[in-house]
Amino acid sequence: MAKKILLDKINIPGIKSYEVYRQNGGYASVEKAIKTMTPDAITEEVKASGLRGRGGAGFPMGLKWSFIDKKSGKPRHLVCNADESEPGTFKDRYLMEHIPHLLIEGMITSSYALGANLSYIYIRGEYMWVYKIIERAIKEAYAAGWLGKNILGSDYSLDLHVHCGAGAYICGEETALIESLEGKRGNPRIKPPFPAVSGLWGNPTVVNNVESISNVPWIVNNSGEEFAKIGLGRSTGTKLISASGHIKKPGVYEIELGITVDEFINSEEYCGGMIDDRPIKALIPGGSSVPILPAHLIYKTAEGEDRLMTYESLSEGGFATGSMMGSGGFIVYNDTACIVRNTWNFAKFYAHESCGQCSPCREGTGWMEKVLYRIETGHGTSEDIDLLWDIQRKIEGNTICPLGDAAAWPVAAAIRHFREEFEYHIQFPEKVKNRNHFVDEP
Ligand code: L3W
Ligand code: SF4
Repeated sequence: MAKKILLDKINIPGIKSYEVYRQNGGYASVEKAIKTMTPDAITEEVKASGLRGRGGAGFPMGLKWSFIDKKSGKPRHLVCNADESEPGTFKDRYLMEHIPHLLIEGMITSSYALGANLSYIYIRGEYMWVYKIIERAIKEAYAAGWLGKNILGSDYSLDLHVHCGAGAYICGEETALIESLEGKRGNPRIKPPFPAVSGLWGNPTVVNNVESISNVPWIVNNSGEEFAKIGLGRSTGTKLISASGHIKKPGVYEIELGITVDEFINSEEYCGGMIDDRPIKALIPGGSSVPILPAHLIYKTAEGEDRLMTYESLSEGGFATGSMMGSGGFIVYNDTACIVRNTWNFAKFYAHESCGQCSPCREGTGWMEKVLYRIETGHGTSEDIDLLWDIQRKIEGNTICPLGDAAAWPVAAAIRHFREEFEYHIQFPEKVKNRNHFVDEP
């Protein structure tokens, strides 16, 4: 049985409640941290763990913590990014829904390490029922003395609030999230300055994902060194994968980093293989923003090595023949999937979610959506594929925030690996014209 860090207690009846969580060792990391460790010692453990941010970028968490400006004398904040909105990603919801006190415990231990006395959990608006679960867990933690003034009789105090977003994907981008938390429209800021220097209300702020913060109790209890023994190479620890698509057992799985993609998709322990045993056609391993992989690059890299569930192996070959771990939103497609329709569907999403601040993203995402719709419905022309390629190239790297890249990469990868499908739509329009598209014309 694979090692579990986050989901090891998930099946204990009543683990959602404070009492059961506490009876099963919950909040031990807060006790250990506040009574026996300095804040810097905790940061050192997180650094030693090698834990990389689980929201999508994979940035080393301990390094991010070490950037926080402690000299300015300004208040510091920890903000948890629970605005999980990446299509194909639903693992943070699972954690918060089933074991909410793990996140609260991680928030307290991490806030103590950062010297933050006021911290926030920013949760997406569509997760209203999860918001209520978290709100209740925070109340329970206050009542039990884990939050508030002088925690465990120490001179450390922490207030924690949960804040609900209003349904914009862009608020998952850390600076847009901060703007939104300040009560403004969620427009991303230009970086630098990074939030670690100037974040919430201009104060040093660390923004970390739910899954990242939920790993901290284990690291404090067991040491960074022990954490680093799990996983493979620079991909340490476990990772939650949200698995969906044409697989027999969709769901949220905790894997030890380093298993093969083949094992993840085809073993009984995880996805259980392809529905009806149809052939696999494509895989998006890290949420809708990362490049799609064609069948011959899923189980093996271009070099013929086994493709592994690690940050390194999933991106092996760069964008020419690889993809990214991203948020762990694993979308599997069989041979019945239409890549053009899928690409158009994603393009529609990004065009809708663009905040509109920069013209390459604002204009480019809408333009790509229109061209893709044209091709998908049998009205494409032979120039449209090159036009699409050109538009995505002009977006990538030319925008304030990663949403522009996130819109460009899936289009580029779909053309790179499935060009013949685009050409088919253009050459045989009568075969695609009368399909039911379920949606309005843009
Ligand atoms: C201080 C420096 N801090 C970097 C910090 C920075 C941030 C983190 C990573 O986008 C990606 C995006 C999505 N001093 C620093 C520094 N930092 N240099 O490190 O920064 P960055 O810019 O690499 O990424 P990001 O802006 O956080 C995240 C991709 O993830 N994605 C995920 C989407 C996931 C969801 C979801 O629902 N969970 O939306 C999928 O691929 O496209 O590229 O904290 O401040 N010198
Ligand atoms: Fe807004 Fe798009 Fe520019 Fe990001 S890239 S700031 S979403 S317009």
